[in-house]
Amino acid sequence: MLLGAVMAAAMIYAGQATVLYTFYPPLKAHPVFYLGLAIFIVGSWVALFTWIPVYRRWRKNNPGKKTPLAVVGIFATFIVWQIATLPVAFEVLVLLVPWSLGWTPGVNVVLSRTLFWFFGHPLVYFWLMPIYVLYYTMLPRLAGGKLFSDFAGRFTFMSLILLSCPLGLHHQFADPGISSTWKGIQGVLTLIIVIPSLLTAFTLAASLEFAARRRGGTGLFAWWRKLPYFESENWFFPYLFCGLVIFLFGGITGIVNASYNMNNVVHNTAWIPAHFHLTVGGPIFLGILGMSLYLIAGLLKKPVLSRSLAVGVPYLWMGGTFIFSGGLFLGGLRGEPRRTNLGLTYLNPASPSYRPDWWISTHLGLLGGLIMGLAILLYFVVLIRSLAGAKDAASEHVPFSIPLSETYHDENIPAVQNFTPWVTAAVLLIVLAYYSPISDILKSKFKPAPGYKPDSPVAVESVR
Ligand code: HAS
Repeated sequence: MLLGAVMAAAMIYAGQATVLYTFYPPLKAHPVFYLGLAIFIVGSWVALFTWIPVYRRWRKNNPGKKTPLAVVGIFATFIVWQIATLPVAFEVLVLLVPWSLGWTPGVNVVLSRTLFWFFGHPLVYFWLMPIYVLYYTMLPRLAGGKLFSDFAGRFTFMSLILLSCPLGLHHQFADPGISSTWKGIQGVLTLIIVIPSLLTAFTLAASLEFAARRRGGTGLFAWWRKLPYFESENWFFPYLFCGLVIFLFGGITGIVNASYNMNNVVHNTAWIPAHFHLTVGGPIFLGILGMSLYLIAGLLKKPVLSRSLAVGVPYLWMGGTFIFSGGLFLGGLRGEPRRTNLGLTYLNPASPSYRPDWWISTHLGLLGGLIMGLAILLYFVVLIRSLAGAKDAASEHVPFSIPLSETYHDENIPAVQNFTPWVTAAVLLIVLAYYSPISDILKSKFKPAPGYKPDSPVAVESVR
């Protein structure tokens, strides 16, 4: 994976791979970039296969025991990754590498995009699922309570295996060459995958309520006041809690994106980066920040210093993301495009394309971005101060541990305790959802596209 990442990054820094993170053809990169991607993907497959024998051994030595929820979550994550990376590996190795080497005259753009998004949507759950592991297994304990339902966690992870892949077409509602029926079907599947996240929302809210009532909370809603929002000893809680609050809005806007007709309004506008700063930039990012600090300090046996600052970081980040995304949502609804150099054109009074009505939205984005930048800076202050601090003598001989939650309802439901039926159903659903769209694309008479560089409208080579 390191070798692949170095190869791909070297080409990006050399200006030979300016193809966006989606590496969409007909934008064309240097072959080393694509080879690096392929090596990176293949390298990532090793992890799962090294864990399987360990898992099997554990099962053999612990007959009849339920697999720990965190292990279920991480296995589910890597099963999704394993399935999702097959089409993108095919795209890279069979379509893009030969094209970039000049062995094929052009590339089928729609096929490439479809294979990319077959991978690209499950990718977002690959980011989300480890954070769900933190939410299900650690957040209730950090709040002072228990996980409301063990079943909800297992069902969420299993249903994400089932549903993560067969919905990539919701990124291609505007693409030609794919029938609107299949776009519609995958749109509905996207709305169905919202269910495990809603289940997560209600389960975590119930877990937080249980914790808050244990801490003396009362009333229908007044118990929210009793959660440990600002306790410096419990600095990790706000990283997970703020992530949840942000994700509420990331999820709602995802539902807007997935609604076929509303997608026409927001597609390729600033609305989309606003959405993903409330998903990948919210729960995922804060979960990674919080857990990294917890792991680094814990494993090195150093106490986290400047804890009040550590508590402030996620709130500052949350404020920043809301302002940033609020601005971009506003701009997106007014047609402000994404992936565009706004400064030279639309925000430049000297330009004929000047759009004064995008001034407020873009500047709100700027303000939010600056606040987010400040939050990161403060995070590094905490991290570096903690790393530079002395070891905690008291914990020197205590093994490092993770604050794992007990469960309130520990249901024993066999249907969510075996991966095989879920993986089998996932494969069947993928075949069902993708067979027709891909065979339609293969039957279509798309002219193979030559390569382009982003700075010129003229193809770098012509189709033979
Ligand atoms: Fe998305 C585009 C639809 C989730 C990331 N998404 C993107 C892109 C990224 C991304 C990076 O259907 C841009 C790709 C590109 O470059 O073109 N997305 C969805 C839907 C969901 C969703 C339906 N997205 C994510 C996650 C991401 C992510 C997760 C990263 C990790 N997204 C789309 C669509 C597009 C898209 C279209 C294409 C748009 C286009 O036209 O290009 C769902 O999975 C969301 C479900 C989530 C919920 C929220 C549950 C709430 C929870 C919090 C509970 C809070 C509590 C605390 C308990 C329903 C769990 C409350 C306390 C208080 C005090 C309030």
